[in-house]
This record gives sequence, structure tokens and C-alpha cells, in this order.
Amino acid sequence: MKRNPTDALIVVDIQSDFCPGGALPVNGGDAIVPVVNALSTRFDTVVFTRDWHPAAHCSFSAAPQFMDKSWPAHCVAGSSGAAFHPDLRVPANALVVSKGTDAAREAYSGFQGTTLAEDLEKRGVSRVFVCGLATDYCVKHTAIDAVRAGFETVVLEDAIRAVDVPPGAGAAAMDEMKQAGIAFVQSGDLP
Ligand code: VGL
Ligand code: ZN
Repeated sequence: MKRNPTDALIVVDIQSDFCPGGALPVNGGDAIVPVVNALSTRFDTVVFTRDWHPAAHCSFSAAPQFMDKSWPAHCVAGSSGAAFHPDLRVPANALVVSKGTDAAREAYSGFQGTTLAEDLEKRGVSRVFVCGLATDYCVKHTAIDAVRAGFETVVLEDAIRAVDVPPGAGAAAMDEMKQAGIAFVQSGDLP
């Protein structure tokens, strides 16, 4: 059964480069794909964000330190690593939001430099459910920006995974999100 049309699902960055075998893999990143596939059929509005960097993005380093938020080259626009995970079902009417497209600027949030907030408002969305990769970066920033944009925000706890750099960043991100007023639920507990 479909959920209320004022609810939207935001699926963050489930791209090949963030899954095992990719350029910037998240442990178990691919394990959430079936969970997300089961969720996405239930929402009228489903948003898929993607990291979509130019080849010379400012976050890229040949000697990435991770801790300082320098990363190996990843999710270069149009590359196979930037493609959604091959098993991820992207409905034909889904909204695809590309972010991090400015070479000079990092953008972890799906709301940063995009029209996502306006697009959701146009559809009458008041509450968003956030899932995807990675808990400590793009999920956290997207969920916190959703709160700032005025949406009631819920994170699907069994449909996120952390890259966990530095170690503990995943748990710290969960705390930060809770402090920001974000609720956490298991996807199986959604009515
Ligand atoms: C991400 C690091 C760099 C993410 C994106 O999707 O969480 N993390 N770019
Ligand atoms: Zn990135």
C-alpha cells in the first residue's frame, strides 16, 4: 500500500563507487539495496541523490587522507562508478538529484546547490524518510538540511551504512542527527 502523498523517500548516493569494489567503498553498502527496493514502491515521491563530480573535483586526492575529507577520485559524472548500484530499482517517475557538480565546492547534502527543497514543496511533501550512503557524510548532511528546510525528517536505521572515518564517525553522526530533531525508525516498523 502507498503511504500518504505528503511523505517522500530520499535515497542518498547508492552508487557503485560507494559499494564494495568501488573507489570509496562503504562496508556493507550493497546490503541496503534490497531494503531500499522494498521501500521505494510505497512512496509517491522518491528522490535518488547521486554524487556527480567533475573529473577534477576539489575533494579528490592522489594521496587521500580521508580524515581531512580528501578522498580518492569517485563518482565522476557519467562514469560506471557513478552509476546507481546495478540492483537498485529506480522507478521511472523518480526524481534524480545530482550534487557535488561544482569542482570548487564540496557538497555532501542533496539540498546543497539543488532545487530539491522547492521540488518537494511543489509536490506537497511535508515529511521525508532518508536512507542510503554514507551515514556520516551525505546521509547526515542531507537529513540535517531537510530539517533546516522545514521538513519533518525520519532516518531509516536499517537502510543506512557509515564509511566510519574517522572511526566512530557513524555513531557520532547518529547522535548529531538525533540532536537536530531527527527520528530513527526501522523500515519494518513503518505503518
Ligand atoms: C560521500 C564522501 C565523499 C557520501 C560523498 O556520499 O557520503 N562521502 N563524497
Ligand atoms: Zn563525493
